[in-house]
Amino acid sequence: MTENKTIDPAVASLLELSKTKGISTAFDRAEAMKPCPIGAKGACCKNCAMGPCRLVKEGDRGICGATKETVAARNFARMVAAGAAAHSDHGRDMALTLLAAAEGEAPDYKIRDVNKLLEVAELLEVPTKGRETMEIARDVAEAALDQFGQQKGEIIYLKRAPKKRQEVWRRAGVAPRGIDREVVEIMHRTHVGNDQWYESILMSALRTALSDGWGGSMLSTDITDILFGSPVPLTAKVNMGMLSEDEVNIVVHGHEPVLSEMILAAVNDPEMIEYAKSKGAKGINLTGICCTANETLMRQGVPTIGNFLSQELAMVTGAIELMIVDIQCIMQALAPLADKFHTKLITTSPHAYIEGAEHVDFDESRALEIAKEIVKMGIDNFPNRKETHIPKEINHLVAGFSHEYINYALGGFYRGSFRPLNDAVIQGRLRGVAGVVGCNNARTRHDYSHEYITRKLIENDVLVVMTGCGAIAAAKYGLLSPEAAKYAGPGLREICETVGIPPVLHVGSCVDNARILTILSQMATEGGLGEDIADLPAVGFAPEWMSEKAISIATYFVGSGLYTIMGSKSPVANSPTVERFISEGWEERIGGKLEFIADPEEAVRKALEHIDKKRAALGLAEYDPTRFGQSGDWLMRQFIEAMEAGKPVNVYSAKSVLCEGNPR
Ligand code: BF8
Repeated sequence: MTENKTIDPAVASLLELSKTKGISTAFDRAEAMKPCPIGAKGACCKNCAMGPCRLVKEGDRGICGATKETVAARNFARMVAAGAAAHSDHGRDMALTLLAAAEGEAPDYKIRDVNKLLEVAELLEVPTKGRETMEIARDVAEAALDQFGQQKGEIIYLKRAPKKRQEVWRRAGVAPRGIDREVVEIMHRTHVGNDQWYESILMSALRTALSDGWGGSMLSTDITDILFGSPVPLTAKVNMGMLSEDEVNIVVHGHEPVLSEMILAAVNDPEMIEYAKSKGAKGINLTGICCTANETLMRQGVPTIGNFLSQELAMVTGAIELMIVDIQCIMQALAPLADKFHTKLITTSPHAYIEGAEHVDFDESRALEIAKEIVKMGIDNFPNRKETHIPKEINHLVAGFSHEYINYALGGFYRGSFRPLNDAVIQGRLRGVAGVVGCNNARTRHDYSHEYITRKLIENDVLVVMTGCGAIAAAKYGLLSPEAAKYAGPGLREICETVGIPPVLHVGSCVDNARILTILSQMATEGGLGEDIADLPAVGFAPEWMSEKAISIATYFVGSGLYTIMGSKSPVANSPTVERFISEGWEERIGGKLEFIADPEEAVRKALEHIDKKRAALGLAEYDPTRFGQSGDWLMRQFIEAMEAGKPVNVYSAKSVLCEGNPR
């Protein structure tokens, strides 16, 4: 019955194997442990020691008098705060690494994208003229760090948003002042006896989420690009088949490229490779899981072996010598599981220790040296490898679509702009755009909703951008390859063929959802599609979400003006009033709305309705799937085939085919 749990054949086969070995994974634990029905819908308040209070009946109040609305809103706001804190602390670490590199304290890190540094310097109002790169880098890092501790005013990146959006934020009182300040304020606001009006709690949650999207996450993405290079498209491979039978398998898992980039450098060191050979291996094979995999995939094409729910199963292959983790989305179950195999589990971050794992403190001043020490531990472990079960599944993809590259792809260096994208939407060749992001959730069928929603959207001529575990899911089913254009609607297919892009663009890790904000912002300011992100025929999805980070992302998507649909269950279902407020109430005040829709079919239907509504509001032509698709490569293929077959090629007969429609 593993097919009910996942659509990934590699994961299914490893689940079968786990069963025969008596190993329990998150899939089994989710089956054995039913979710607490009170906590699941936001009905439980444990913010003080008089509780926990369960507000289950109509009119129930907590010991302090808190209503269902207040409790549901508080719980939701705290999820936003935790998610924003996680992303933003990651962003802070990136800024600290940039500072250390600029001050010569982290000599293994370089500035790989000077143009991006200059662009970010301008945004952060750091002078650049006549200054050394490292001087600018130091000031950029300090200006970025100031954004975390800023107490008054507005975080500086808000100016990247369309003017109209900035005005909406100011009018609604949700323009974030400082990144840390907003997170702290939610924790204060939701303390017992403090803010007791669900509306003000939830507006405050919006402000905190915006400090993540347009603050911590956006800074993180920009600084990562500065240090490790802005992504450009590259080909890569995905799924468990990328584990090697005869090389040392080292897996990076977590989120911060500061670690994984050094591990990548270490595994490519000729001395390390020789050392691996001396232990009987043919070499060293580096692969990744979760978002750190996305980081190295986007920039260097390092293979990804799976997303969040694959982490335990990767170990079950018995082929991993060393799994090295840093922060976020790392299951505690990995430590006891590693004990059952020869795998070494290494933690590296001062933010994330796991009992039972070996901890190696990752000190940036000796980054490469430490990375080599860790890799050596993996190599030394190779002779301990026993029986392996590596599934054969491998899929191809193209990753690496930064917003800078999308700009370039659409117009070249000479006239790079979002104009062609906007024109495609205006003409109806593209019905709209969507961001499909987020996790896996052991309570829903692994990868199913990601695959279904993404496929349906492109079928309907909606260009999709993806990040995080969602992007890994789509890659596993071939949706991130240019060949996937054949699944796209006629208009989108034409664009893919003309520009040479897949219909689904991988724009990075979860933190890189900020890239989606920048893309939408550029579309809204390019002209022809209104003046605000809320005017665009665009939607956001997190179909299999599970983390607090996903809640923060969805909330900043909404705060930026997007209709956002989350799958799975609503964490505020205990209060229909709160459910209505985050949908209709937020839409009225801020232009975006949040809904929880578990059924992917319904989610797609509502998203397309929304896109069509936005098109109509912009006065654009009604979407017509039969209008386009008569140009593109099929015509050229027809000519080539005809010539190869020695048939006469008649341009007029081709034209008559054109008039009758695309014969594909
Ligand atoms: O940050 S998508 S399961 S790995 S939280 Fe985690 Fe969710 Fe995956 Fe990346 Ni994002």
